[in-house]
Amino acid sequence: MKNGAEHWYRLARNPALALLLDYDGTLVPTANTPEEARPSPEVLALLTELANAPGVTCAIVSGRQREALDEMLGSVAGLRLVAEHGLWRRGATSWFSTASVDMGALDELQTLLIPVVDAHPGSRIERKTGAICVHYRGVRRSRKEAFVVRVTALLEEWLRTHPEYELLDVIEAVETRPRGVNKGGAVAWIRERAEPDVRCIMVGNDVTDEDMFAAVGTGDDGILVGPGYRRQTAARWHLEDPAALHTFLRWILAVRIDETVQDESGLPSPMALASLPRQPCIEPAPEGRGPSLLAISNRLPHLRDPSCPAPNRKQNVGGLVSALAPVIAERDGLWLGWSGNTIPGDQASAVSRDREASPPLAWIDLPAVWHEQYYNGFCNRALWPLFHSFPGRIRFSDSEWNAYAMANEAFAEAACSLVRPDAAIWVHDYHVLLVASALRRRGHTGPIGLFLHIPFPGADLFEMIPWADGLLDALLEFDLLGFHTPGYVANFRSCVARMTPAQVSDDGVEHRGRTVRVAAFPLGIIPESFQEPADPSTAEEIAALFQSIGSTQLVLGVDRLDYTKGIPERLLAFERMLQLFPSWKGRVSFVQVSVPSREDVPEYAEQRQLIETAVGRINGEHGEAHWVPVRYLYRSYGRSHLAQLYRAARVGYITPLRDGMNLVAKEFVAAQAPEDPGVLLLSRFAGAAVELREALLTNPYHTEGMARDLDRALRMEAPERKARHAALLATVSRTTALTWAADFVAALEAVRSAA
Ligand code: GDG
Repeated sequence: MKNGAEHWYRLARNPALALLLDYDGTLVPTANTPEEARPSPEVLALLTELANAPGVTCAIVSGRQREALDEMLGSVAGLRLVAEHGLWRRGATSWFSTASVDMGALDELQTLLIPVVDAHPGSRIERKTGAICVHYRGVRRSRKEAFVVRVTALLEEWLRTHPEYELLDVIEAVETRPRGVNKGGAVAWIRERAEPDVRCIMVGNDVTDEDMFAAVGTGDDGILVGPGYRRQTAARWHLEDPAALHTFLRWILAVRIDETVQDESGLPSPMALASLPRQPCIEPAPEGRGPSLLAISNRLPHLRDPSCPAPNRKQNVGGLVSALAPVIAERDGLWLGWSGNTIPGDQASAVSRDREASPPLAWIDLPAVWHEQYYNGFCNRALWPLFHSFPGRIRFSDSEWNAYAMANEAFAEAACSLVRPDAAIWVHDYHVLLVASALRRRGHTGPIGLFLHIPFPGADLFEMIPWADGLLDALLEFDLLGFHTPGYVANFRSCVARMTPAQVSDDGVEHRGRTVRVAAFPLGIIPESFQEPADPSTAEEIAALFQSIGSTQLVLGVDRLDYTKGIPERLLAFERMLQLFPSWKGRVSFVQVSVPSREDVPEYAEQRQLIETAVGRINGEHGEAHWVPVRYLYRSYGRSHLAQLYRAARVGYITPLRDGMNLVAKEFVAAQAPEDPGVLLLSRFAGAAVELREALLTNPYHTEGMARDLDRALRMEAPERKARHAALLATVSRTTALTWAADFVAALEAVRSAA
């Protein structure tokens, strides 16, 4: 016998055998609506035979409700049923529950969810007795990501006060269910009722079935049905689809009943997962059309779920994602990046793919050692400080440069397996500057563009890179190089002029008989997303913050915690303002939101320490019983929270020492009430300062100057505030994230036409 058939033959003939079968996507194919996913008469007949075969216990273990299981499967005598992932079990005759549920709490949650679901056609709430499942299969692709983020944020907020529940990310749905109630309990239940030497076979297709797979005992085994096996799974075996499962189950019956069936005899046994290729969902080299646009970035637009090796579907929403998702979708494209997971060894994983995600995703895992050397190392300790003009913070190392090159090769390798050689490829940011040359070496002929999200430094700085020539040469393998501002374009051109024999022309660089187009594409935001009415689910928390601020004027800073953002300098200037203009004492509150970032890079931990010390000092020296000068929030907020904070602020205090663009500045402008807007106090070293000329521009290196500018911003009268804001809003509304993406893709496609 081969391919595990012997294993299955022995298991199938064990005197006591329990079959625990998930329903949707496992026993029957998933349908558009649950009502359409019904068992065929053949399936009912098969289940009847199994449930009544000697020594066999057969159970359906489902997330569905009791009524649905009763209605579809209740007629199968002897079949055990488990509903709502284990909250309900039906033994020989009647149902009983395994946990008590606070219906009032679920009612309250449902009330919170209704307005969000109502605003998103195609989504729906499935109220179970002990859980609430929000389905979003039908939501329009372009809105799906934002919807998932919003719902997840709302649920997570609710869970903070309801720890007895947990969140579950299921296929095209997210479910809140009682903590600890899961399909694993069903395995114990079935085992207790069977003979002591029972062997269990668990079969399922989605993450909720992992609890069953994890409950395997010695001699038991789990089978995953369908394409979900690209995620980490405790199942060891795989079957293609429900039809293959039916065949397998019939084979088990035959083996148990008919003594003459002694091997696989033409009947398929499951494939060992370990024997399957690592990139199961991929067509190796697209023969037909294939995706016509591939985006590549280090990070994918999805947050990492540490329990799952694949990026999950909770989206990291920002203007960039919202802008790219539609252009990718329109072109039937794909987004490739690092999964966020590391693996042992010194090779990147094969590429995996999730076509259902929006936008569709592909990813690779990187070796842990590369992550340290490539990402924390060359990217964040060499390129990041250098491109942001912090030469004192740079650290170069040969091994980190090598790891950077290898990671870039791995992305190129993955890209080649995903798209045809003539597809357009849009590469993002400083992590993947070598990808175009790696792609060209592999024979890619389609247009390749790079958009750099951070500044491009002047030649004096760029020349400090020991591998500057090679890096520049690799950059010239792109067809289109996009930067946020004309200043960065000029810096790039001056580096090329100084360090290479290439000819710099009006709109690009002539190099090795090709023209590399170099231009500014200032990234914007989606202004409307900061102008929506406040989300009621966020109002309470924000209200508490506003209450603590009282009637003082709000000065607001929002940044990732990064030394480029100039947070300590901002605090110093705020303190200086209190000293120079003491009448502001008790009348102004500075709220600084710092989103945790790169916490495993030591410089970032130091920066945090520095900020916390400064906040403590200012509050200690200047605070009074009823007034806390600085509120420092080391956390992230949802978009709706941010919009409310922006709107309430009298001054947007956004003073990076250097920043590629700075989208927070644009978001602040978009969120203001035009009839009584706040003032944008913006560093002249943010890329955004090029467009946002009507902001109050300041120099964050000059403490007293910035203190005076802050005082001026706080004193600014309504007519001036309104005039400045109107001009700023016009700018922010004209060049958005959507126009940016469309312009860049059009320029990339123009490269192809020109060729
Ligand atoms: C890089 C470049 C360039 C902030 N706090 C929270 C939160 N945010 C969102 C903001 C904004 C984004 O993060 C930050 O974007 P920035 O542009 O300000 O800065 P970087 O993260 O450094 O971005 C920068 C950008 O790339 C784009 O090219 O502008 O120069 O450094 O959208 O709203 N989002 C959530 N919670 C928060 O607490 N969800």
